[in-house]
Amino acid sequence: CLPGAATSTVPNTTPTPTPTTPTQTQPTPTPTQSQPTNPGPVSCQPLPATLTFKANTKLPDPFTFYDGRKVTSKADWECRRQEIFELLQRTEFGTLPPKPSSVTGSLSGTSLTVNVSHEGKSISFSASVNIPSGSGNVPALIALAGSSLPSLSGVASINFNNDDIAAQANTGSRGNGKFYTLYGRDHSASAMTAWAWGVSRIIDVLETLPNSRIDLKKLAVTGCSRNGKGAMTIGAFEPRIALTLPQESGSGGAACWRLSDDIQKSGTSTQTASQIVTENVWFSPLFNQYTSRVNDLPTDHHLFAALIAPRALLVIEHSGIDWLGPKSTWGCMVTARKVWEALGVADNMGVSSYGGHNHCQFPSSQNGDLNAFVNKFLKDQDGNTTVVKTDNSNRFGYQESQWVDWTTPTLS
Ligand code: MCU
Repeated sequence: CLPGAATSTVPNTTPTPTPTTPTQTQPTPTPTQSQPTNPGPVSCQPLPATLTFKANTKLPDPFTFYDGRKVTSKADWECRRQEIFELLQRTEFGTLPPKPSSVTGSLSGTSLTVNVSHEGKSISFSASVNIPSGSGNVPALIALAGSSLPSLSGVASINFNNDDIAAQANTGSRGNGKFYTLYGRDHSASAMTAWAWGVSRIIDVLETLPNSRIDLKKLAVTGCSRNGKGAMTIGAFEPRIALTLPQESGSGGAACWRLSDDIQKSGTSTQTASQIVTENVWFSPLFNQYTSRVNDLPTDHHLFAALIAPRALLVIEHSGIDWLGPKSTWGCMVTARKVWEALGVADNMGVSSYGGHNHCQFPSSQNGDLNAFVNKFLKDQDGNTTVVKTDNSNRFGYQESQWVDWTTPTLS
């Protein structure tokens, strides 16, 4: 498609009304839920109930609102962030429910129990917590199905069994898992959205346990591969996460749909939107209508990652596994970084893409980048987090002019 060549009209298929009816449940979290660290302006222009998308072969401009207004200030970015969050829920991820009426729990030994009730239904799940011995508060790394990073000294670990909340065996997993016990099998939330909801409930419970020794201002999240896609979703959807460390998330995570389609078209087999929805339930059924026409999407994954800004993100990718789309993850993430740049905090976001190792076997070549981010954002120590690095000598041949037709402002 040529830019502007086609339009499509999209009803708001989320089961909740538009933000013009404040007495009813909102499709997206309220501003205080989505940005407790940056309250921003009190009101943002809501998206219309029915959206019209214009095809765009480039990566959509982070700094232009849906209605054409420009983002010129940090306060504008907070509104644009909320808008992108809603666009992503309506097209790819399904609705992230707000905090339910009852969330309780306890920590007994290494077992954290979370009990949640919603409209007469209840679930319980647990996470295993390991806190380094000693006294005083410590940062914590939440890991989806265990961490594939080197162990981080002085950092507690919280192991989240994400498959228990939303299963991800194959496309038959749709609606399976405790999230769907609570909200119904037909809920629009994808597995990844459900995992983000689950981690938010773990943090809700930790907030009720001031003596746990976990510093809630110093939470990180990680996961590799499919769970790296999940880690990125959690960082994007839950602002109480200070540092997001997705590892080799590839397509559906750090890759952009448009770039991955382009790689596939040029003859290299890679994971695309059309393929990913035939493999698993990481995305909402709402996404199916777009996978063969990703140029119609008003977003791409540079904007998904940018939901994390200005918080810290280190994208750990593999430069040599075609299926992950290394050129796509590179181009997509260096484009995402422009949002941090606009906010004056470019060094809060890093991209590190190295090969020469098996999938999810963290190589020592990325140790320095990881330690810099962990030291700076979890331990308040010095760290050189200017990280835009790869071992690919021509940076994958990525040409920015092919993908970016907008400029990066300095937001006041
Ligand atoms: C990179 O993550 C996925 C990938 O998207 C899938 O196509 C493949 O089947 O599995 C990868 C993975 O999770 O490997 C552990």
